[in-house]
Amino acid sequence: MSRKIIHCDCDCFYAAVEMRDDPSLVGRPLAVGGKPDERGVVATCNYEARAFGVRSAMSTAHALRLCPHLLLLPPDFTRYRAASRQILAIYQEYTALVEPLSLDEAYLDVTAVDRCRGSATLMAQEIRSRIHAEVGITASAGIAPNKFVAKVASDWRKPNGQFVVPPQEVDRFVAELPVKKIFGVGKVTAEHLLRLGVETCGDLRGWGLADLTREFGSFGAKLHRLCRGIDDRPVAPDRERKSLSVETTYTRDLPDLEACVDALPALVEQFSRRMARLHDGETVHKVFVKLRFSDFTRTTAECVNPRPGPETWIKLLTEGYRRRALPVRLLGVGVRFAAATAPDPQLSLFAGLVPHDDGRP
Ligand code: DCP
Ligand code: MG
Repeated sequence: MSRKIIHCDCDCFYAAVEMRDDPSLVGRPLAVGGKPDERGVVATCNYEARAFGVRSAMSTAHALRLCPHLLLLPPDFTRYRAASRQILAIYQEYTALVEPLSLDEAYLDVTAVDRCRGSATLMAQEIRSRIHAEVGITASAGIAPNKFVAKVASDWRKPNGQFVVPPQEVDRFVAELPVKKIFGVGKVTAEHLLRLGVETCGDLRGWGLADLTREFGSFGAKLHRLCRGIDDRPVAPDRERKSLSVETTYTRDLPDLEACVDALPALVEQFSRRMARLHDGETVHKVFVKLRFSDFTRTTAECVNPRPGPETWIKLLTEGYRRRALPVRLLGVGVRFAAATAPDPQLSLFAGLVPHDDGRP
């Protein structure tokens, strides 16, 4: 039987919270991000700023060149987290099967829900109206039989819209999609596919499983299924985040250790931004650096360190590099979190004495 999955994604989330809290900002181009003189980047911007070409992850300096009267605000995660929790509580009134992906994005499996006469389309409509009424921002949604298609569909009618892909239309919908829409297909894989003459998921269907496995290793089997709109991943509620990392595949292999060390700061900076955005109070336990060499072998060097500094990353990189000492096609940096342990019963003795609040709403 086919499932009913909703992917909900708030519109220009950080900027929307800022406009809600200061209505004088509405209608003016606005970005949330770091300062231009501190090599800051845009975390997000409202749709007025997007009209000037401003985008997430762009340097703030560049954004200001595109839009000189752009208003720039520093991020305030306390208010973003509060809005995110409120939205999550709305989702949870519909189903326990809610899987948050970030502060502003979640999958809901509503297959067995009988609200709204069992219509996922109406549920998405109602959820979006409630987010607007109760949280004061707008969200868009995609409704489909699986996660992959629901996520793509939630972008289709942004902002403040929704798009349904019923089971019988999945095949046609996915055939038209550029391969870049497949999760895991980054710039390098997309270029690799383009060299093979593949631009859309439909083009990819001409390739057999054996050929895709030869070209892309174990990822080939995933491509073979996803390009046909097949995605059986379940919606996994309260999936505990075990690690957080970023990685880059380089267009040209980094020839030696020195080149890798040079590439490291940009990666660590990208990691720090991701950490600021997604980290929700878990305790960092280990740090790791991951390498994939030109012969596709991979290795990970890691150590226990709750507060990694630049020297830690370089030490791990050097250690990992020396294991093979070949040109490097991919570098990754990240942390693993300590496993959440049951609260110490001793502490409950003091429960009335310490504030529950840990600074977050
Ligand atoms: N974000 C960030 N850096 C990025 C991308 C996003 O800090 N490179 C933050 C800011 C966003 C939030 O995460 O508000 C949610 O990311 P989305 O990709 O969903 O972007 P928005 O919600 O801002 O816009 P959209 O309307 O396109 O969903
Ligand atoms: Mg969003």
